[in-house]
Amino acid sequence: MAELDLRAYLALRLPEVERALDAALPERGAWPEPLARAMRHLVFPGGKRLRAALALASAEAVGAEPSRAVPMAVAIELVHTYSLIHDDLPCMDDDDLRRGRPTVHVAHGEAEAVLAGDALLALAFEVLLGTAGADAAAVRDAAHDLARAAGARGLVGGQIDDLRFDPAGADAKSIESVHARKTAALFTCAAVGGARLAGADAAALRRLRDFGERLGIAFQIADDALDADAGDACSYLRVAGERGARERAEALLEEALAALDAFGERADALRAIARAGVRRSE
Ligand code: GRG
Repeated sequence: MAELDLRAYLALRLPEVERALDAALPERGAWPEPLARAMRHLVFPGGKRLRAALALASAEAVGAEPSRAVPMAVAIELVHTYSLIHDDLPCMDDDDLRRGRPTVHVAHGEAEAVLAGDALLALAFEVLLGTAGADAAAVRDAAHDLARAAGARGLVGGQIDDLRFDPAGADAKSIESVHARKTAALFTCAAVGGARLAGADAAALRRLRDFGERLGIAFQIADDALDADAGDACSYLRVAGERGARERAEALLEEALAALDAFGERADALRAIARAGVRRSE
């Protein structure tokens, strides 16, 4: 069977997310100008929008219009962007460049970057909780999932364990535990949340959770392999080398894809996104 043309799929689906992101963000003059500019800096142009695409494709996998997942797609990109802004700060990774452009604190100042991140995180929940036309319990559950994924049990907890990671005690399990929280929690939230807004049943949500958890870890291990020279303490390369990391990422990708079997062809976009995310070359 021919594989879905991912480039065409994203070109068709993502413009709706870009428009919704633009509408959610402050216009010139509407909010304090320095904050509005700092908030927009990293959202436009964005990155691969992988998490947004997962949310839309999950709605499709459960037989719904991808548009129903747009609030989830927007919310997840806003949380992802906040995390990148804060990760780049001098007190964390201290990076000057992100996506080939000056980071937010370099372009707009450190206080503005902290506050822009805070405001993007809050805006994510404003957008998600404002979802129109979806079941109220589904919206609440999606917001609850996002809060957990973004907080101490997810992104923030994974980030501090990464920052304080002791390479002397590193093994595959401890590294995957950090990856599961720092990276896979948001992937899972995107996949499950998109389907929640689309009215998916419990069995479908379970399959998407399995898919997201494995895909997110595979994505981060593939990222470790791409960043082979970085020498990060919490990199899978420390315990398995580059080849071992690529093999582990492939094995997890296969497990993620197996979790989609019951969806049949409707999950082809999810499959294509997963393969492209794990097998990317940059
Ligand atoms: C500061 C709360 C807080 C969290 C930081 C996101 C993060 C945690 C750190 C960024 C550095 C990093 C290696 C994160 C792991 C997740 C990851 C690979 C992010 C980059 O995701 P892509 O490739 O980025 O999807 P684009 O630019 O395409 O959006």
